[in-house]
Amino acid sequence: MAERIVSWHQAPSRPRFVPPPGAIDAHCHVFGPEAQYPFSAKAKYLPADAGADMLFALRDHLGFARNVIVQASCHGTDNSAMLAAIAQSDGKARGVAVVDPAISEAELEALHLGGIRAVRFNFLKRLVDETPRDRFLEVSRRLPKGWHVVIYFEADILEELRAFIDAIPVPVVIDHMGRPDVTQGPAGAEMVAFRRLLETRADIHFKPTCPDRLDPSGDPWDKFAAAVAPLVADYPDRCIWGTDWPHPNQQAVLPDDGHLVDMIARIAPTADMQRSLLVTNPERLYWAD
Ligand code: 0GY
Repeated sequence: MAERIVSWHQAPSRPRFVPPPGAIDAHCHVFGPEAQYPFSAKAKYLPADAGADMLFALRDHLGFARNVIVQASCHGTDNSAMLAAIAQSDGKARGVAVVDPAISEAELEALHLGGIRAVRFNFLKRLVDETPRDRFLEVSRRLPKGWHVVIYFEADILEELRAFIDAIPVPVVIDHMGRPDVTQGPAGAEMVAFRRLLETRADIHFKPTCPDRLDPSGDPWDKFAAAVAPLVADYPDRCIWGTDWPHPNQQAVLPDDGHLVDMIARIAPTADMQRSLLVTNPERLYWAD
């Protein structure tokens, strides 16, 4: 068996920042356990097991109350590991599924009952084989009531994706702000392009997340804080936050999750902003019913 990647910090610190009551880690994943929930034959990386028990222990350690689990590419369109995690969460987890666009209405309804409230469209070629955009659009027109679409793309295709994003008939959440270059500061070309996208629709949300992936200057990720804080300040009702644990396929940098949580106070410095980012906004998207 190929060696499995351990992509998470073994002993994350306890953060200094204390999340508000009800706080939601709205971008995290589960891997396996593989013996029960094998990885997809198309997986581009093979991680070690990081199941629900580990995720919920981290949630408690970091001071969060709930999770939104996002289907990771290594599990393809088989959402069963995530659904099992949600089922054992005591109502404290909801999910974002990856589906075959040909999925039936009955299967979508079953996902709704299992706690899913969105589908994810992933455009990263290093993670997934390409799905035609019109197939994504077709499924986005058939989603259960109240669902939205989560999109993961990199900044170099933002302009090219504009028409596609315009055509999505439900709210949109963008993973990691579409991975802009944060090293140029808040006025850098890719940060500005992302702001222009936010101006096109009032129901586009974003995750000001993943300093470990976006800021090559490393922990404490000062460039990320400088570029992203003004964005959160200008769009406090349109952002949600997550750890990204277990940091899929991260090999060079294993971020300390406690330090990631401490970034919250730098990008959302007031109690009101923190409540929007961690409670009100993700609740509206994932716990409306
Ligand atoms: C993330 C980021 C990544 C991976 C995945 O589904 C995935 O495998 O999302 C990545 O490699 O950048 O948000 O988890």
